[in-house]
Amino acid sequence: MRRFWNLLATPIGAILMKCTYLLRRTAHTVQTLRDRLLQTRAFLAWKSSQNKLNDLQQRIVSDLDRDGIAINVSELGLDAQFQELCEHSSLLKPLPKKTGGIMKPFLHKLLSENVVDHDPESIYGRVCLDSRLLEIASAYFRGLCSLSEYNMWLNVPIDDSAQSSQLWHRDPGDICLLKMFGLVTDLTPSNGSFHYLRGSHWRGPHARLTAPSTHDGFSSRSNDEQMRQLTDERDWIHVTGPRGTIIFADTRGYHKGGLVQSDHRLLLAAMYTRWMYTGESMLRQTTPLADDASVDQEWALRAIRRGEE
Ligand SMILES: O=C(O)CCC(=O)C(=O)O
Repeated sequence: MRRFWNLLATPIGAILMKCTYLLRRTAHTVQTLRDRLLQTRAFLAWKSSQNKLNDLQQRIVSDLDRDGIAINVSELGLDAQFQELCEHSSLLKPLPKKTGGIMKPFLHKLLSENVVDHDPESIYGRVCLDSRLLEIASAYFRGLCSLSEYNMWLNVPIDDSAQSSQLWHRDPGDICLLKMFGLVTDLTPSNGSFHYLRGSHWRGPHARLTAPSTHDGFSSRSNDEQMRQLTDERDWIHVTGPRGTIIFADTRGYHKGGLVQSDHRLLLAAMYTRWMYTGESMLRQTTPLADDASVDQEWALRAIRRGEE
């Protein structure tokens, strides 16, 4: 170790340090250029897709642009799909959890505890790839979106205090991420309501706010007390709503939820991302895309894992 420090103090060490610095700068520049290129392609494809948003979709996108969240959106015309979703998902049962890694004992992912095999015929795949939802996500990103993840989430009470995503945090992977939560059970203050700090998304006044936090080995989490030090509680949006409600939230902004005190919470959760999202897709394609898939749908599944990957 001592030899290493001695080497750094020599001219060779100085050159090595300079080279390392230049390499890191170059890698950063290449990454930025790649991101810009990808976003430009997605932007041009979005522009040429000529999808016109209806009034409700426009309202949702402007709520998202302003606050980072759009709630109580149950009029999108997905009622029949939600009815089917409720019927199917009520038959799902919790699967064995994998051991190791970061566990959320309060959350069961009912389609798979890991990667989900995307079935374009299933009600889950059909809802998440519904053009009305893809259009909203793409308009929010100003570029055609990817669908990186979907699953049915069952939240249950546990005999412990708030932990992991039940505490305030920002999701990693890009400067903006759009989650869609489709409520299959009513969402109440006691069965895992969702909380969001208004304006903490990329376009909001609190985009750069970093609250005091504690690292749990996976991510930085803040409790209410820590959040209160830097934010006004009047900006904390507390989301509840009846079954059938769709909530869109940019979860790069501060949020928390899923703390069940009584009963349980069941919802369809999907994550839409920009092309430069750095996280892995949690979906695997096992059957070919339908022949009549739209351009938006093809783009949405661009980053999906193929075959046995
Ligand atoms: O379960 C919730 O309500 C919060 C979810 C969450 O933190 C997340 O999706 O990152």
